[in-house]
Amino acid sequence: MTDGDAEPALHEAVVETAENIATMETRGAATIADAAAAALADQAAASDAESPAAFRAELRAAARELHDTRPTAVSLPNALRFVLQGTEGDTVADLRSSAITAAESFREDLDRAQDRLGRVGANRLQDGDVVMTHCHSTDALACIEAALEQGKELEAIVKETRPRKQGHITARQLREWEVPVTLIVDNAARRYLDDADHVLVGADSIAADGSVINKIGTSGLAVNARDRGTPITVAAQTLKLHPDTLTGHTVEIEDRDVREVLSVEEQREITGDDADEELVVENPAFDVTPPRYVDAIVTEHGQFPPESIVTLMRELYGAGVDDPWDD
Ligand code: RUB
Repeated sequence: MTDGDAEPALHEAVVETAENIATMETRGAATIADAAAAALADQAAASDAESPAAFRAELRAAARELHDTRPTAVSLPNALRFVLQGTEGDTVADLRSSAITAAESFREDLDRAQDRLGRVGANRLQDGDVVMTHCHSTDALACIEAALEQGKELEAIVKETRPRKQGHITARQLREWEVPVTLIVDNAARRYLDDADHVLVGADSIAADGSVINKIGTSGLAVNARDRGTPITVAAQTLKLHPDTLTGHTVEIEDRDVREVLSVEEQREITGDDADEELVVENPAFDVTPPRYVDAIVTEHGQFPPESIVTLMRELYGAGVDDPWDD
């Protein structure tokens, strides 16, 4: 790591964490944020920068590497911003210790927020409720865990969640908690909504107008739930609020590798070739649920109707934010 013009060297923890996020080894908005903050702390701890400017450049480069992995979950830039803004001091030693402290306090806040949010979300669930889930969300599961701790008995209908089948992770967790689980394919959701008392999902980002950006399929589920009269709750700590949407920006939806949808072998079965450009396969990872289909957004600060989330967003982020990892 040098003070010169060369791009600062990245700690292996940063490179590995970025790779894990990009390949979804590490996934889910809160988990991604936690891993990114930990990687920045590793970078800070291992830095041998010889000047404060070199140290800051190094941390910014690490943040850029982590930032450029997945575009939709705002928890990632929010985590990076928190650590970079908490990195203060006039010496390398001060910068290093403040960066590590900021990362640690970010990670502790994240755990605390999830616990608090879980207790709020649990209050929306009644003893004997059947809860339908989509994808795998640690914020949503925190609500179920807290309800179980309150002594409520719950059952779950778990949507498989194509193409990556994160529903299996949810099912595994729920079975560990001894919650009876019915696993269904995504296409069966509308039919099984008749048996559900609640739909409970997480969020990757929440826009200023209360729109919820979450795993592809959430919006269709929400529309169907509204049609069936099943309440839909979004569990999302405030880390999921997308400050850029305060100033009119939209949330980028990640397009992932189409091979997650159709393998080369499967494609050959359709086209006899693995390079037929006239067969278009698309794989958007997230979608946008308009606020009118959501009953409540549950955060560590309490529950909000989606349309009023902008007030909380302004309180927490002011008029907007900048990106401190940019040079
Ligand atoms: C995960 C997903 C989750 C949110 C919230 O998508 O959409 O619902 O990230 O998760 P992917 P959490 O699997 O593509 O990362 O509540 O754990 O932050």
